[in-house]
Amino acid sequence: MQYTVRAAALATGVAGDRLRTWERRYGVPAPARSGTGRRLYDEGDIDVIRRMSALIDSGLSAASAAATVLNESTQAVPVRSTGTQTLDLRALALVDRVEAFDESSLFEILDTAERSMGIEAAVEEVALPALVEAGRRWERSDITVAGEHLLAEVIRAWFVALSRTLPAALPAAPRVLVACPEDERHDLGALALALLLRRAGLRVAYLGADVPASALVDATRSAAFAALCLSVTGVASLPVARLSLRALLATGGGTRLYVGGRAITGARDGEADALPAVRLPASVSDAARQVAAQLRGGSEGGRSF
Ligand code: B12
Repeated sequence: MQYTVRAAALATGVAGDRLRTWERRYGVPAPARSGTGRRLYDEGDIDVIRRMSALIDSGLSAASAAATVLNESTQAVPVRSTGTQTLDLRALALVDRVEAFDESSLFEILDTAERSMGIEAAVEEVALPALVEAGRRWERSDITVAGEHLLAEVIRAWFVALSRTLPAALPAAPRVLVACPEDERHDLGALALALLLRRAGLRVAYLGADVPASALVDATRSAAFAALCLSVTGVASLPVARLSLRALLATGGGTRLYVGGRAITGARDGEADALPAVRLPASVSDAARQVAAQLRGGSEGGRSF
């Protein structure tokens, strides 16, 4: 059964204005929308509203009640459809809450997700999809540039903070360089991969966005990197990525070359051809597993130079 705001208010005893405020501030509940944009609550949303209401009655602040409900919803109602895609509720909550400009509540959602789902799932199902959803909303002018930037910076800070909680890699672990080619400023997918490679026990050096080919060559010459993962998001970065990989190949070292990111996995036929590197899958955790297994096993995974 589906409920309009009015019907949901009648069913739960929580006023419609309050439901909209909770949704705007905390992303709880996060009802589906009709084709004309009207909120449509389902039975799961009604349960969530009743639970929020009970927690507030028991003395919790609305923010704590929302965090509790989001945490509990890990098992109960993990995904919500947003038209073309299903999104984890916590990913939606991140984007819904971003324009309250309250960093601590955003970190709280991410931390709660990590505690309940583990690092890989929190990265892959919550943090990265939230960025994609923010981009979608930005295109529809449903989110401000400030909101989108805040989300990107919170997620960056969270990835970095999580990296620091991991045990140090063993000195003998294979070393991996992660970078984006020159002029590629989208680096959060690369940073996520760096985090998961560290978690897989590899020794990672993260160079971030916009790294010239000559700098990649210098870095691989000066240290014994077993692999380089180049991350390419914008299709416009593909020619530069190709030149960088060829420059690395021409130096004849022993570093395996991998390439991944939206421009690689979403490329139309032919667009990402002639890249002298192994293509990584779209999933950052699958990609991290693949690189770690190939470096540990010594199998012919990445192209060597
Ligand atoms: C945030 C953002 C920015 C920020 C980047 C902040 C940062 N430090 O990363 C800023 C404001 C700098 C920016 C700038 C631009 N952006 Co921008 N941006 C985005 C946005 C909203 C989110 C990007 C993001 O981090 N997504 C999360 C990632 C990780 O998701 P994903 O890319 O889908 O990747 C998936 C997988 O491929 C995998 N993955 C990602 N990276 C990697 C890497 C490896 C190695 C592996 C294995 C896997 C992997 O993880 C994801 C989940 O599966 C996207 C919208 C979107 N839909 O993503 C546009 C988007 C990427 N941007 C776009 C564009 C066009 C630009 C600009 C050219 C805009 C402009 N006119 O100035 C500039 C380019 C600047 C440059 N020279 O690079 C386009 C790219 C289109 C295209 N096909 O090339 C997008 C798709 C928006 C759009 N729909 O048009 N952008």
